[in-house]
Amino acid sequence: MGKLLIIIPTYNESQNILLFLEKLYESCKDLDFSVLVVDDNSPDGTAIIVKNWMNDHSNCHLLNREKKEGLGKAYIAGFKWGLNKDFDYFCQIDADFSHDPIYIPSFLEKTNDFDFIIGSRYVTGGGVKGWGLLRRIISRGGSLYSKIILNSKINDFTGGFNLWNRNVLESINLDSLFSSGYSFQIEMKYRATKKGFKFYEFPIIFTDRVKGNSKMSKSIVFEAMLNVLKLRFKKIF
Ligand SMILES: Nc1nc2c(ncn2[C@@H]2O[C@H](COP(=O)(O)OP(=O)(O)OP(=O)(O)O)[C@@H](O)[C@H]2O)c(=O)[nH]1
Ligand SMILES: [Mg+2]
Repeated sequence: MGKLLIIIPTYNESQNILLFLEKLYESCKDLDFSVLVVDDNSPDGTAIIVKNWMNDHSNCHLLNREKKEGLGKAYIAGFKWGLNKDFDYFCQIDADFSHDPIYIPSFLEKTNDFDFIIGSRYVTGGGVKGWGLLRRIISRGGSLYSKIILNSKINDFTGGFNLWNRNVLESINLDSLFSSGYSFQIEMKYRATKKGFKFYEFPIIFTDRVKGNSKMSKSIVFEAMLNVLKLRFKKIF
């Protein structure tokens, strides 16, 4: 098994990050892994908590960004940080306990046969806990909309719990990605399949966040809907 970098984007996650790091480290204790927290200068002091953790955990790193620029930009910075080092696998995961890190070792095993692994709510065995009807419709609808417009086999386009082989990230021109917000997840998956990389959708149970605030908004949903059309009809746009 190669070296794994687990990237956690954070914005105002001071109520979650410490407990989440504890859970993550416990879940991955048998793996050769490092962690990179990409924080957009959270006003609630998330980065201070991470720095404290780093005092006792030399495999944890912090990428401190000046201002909030959206999830996509944070991930691109994190991927580049890891590509400059000798990591073989890159795992994306949220800090708010929606993604259970217990799945990470199983994702990693799948890399023997696949180029990237999608933590998927929308395959048999997967699902969502704690969301109301509207949030379910937005998420399920967003994935279905992307699947149809992009003529793809991917069932969970919008999810943010994924694992990439290094060569996939190397072959996607990260600077050319145009999604700064959540549609970044859709764009990455679409571009990777367009390049011919093989994916596996690993069923996950997603749990709604308990603490802290969601950064989801109407404008993020609209940006995502528009960006799917842009991806599909690139030539016209
Ligand atoms: N660095 C950085 N992290 C972000 C930004 N926006 C969101 N995040 C982090 O990305 C992860 C996902 O964001 P959430 O707010 O949980 O979004 P979500 O999961 O779609 O929404 P909820 O289900 O309502 O929580 C969390 O760890 C956030 O702290 C951003 O602009 N910059
Ligand atoms: Mg969340």
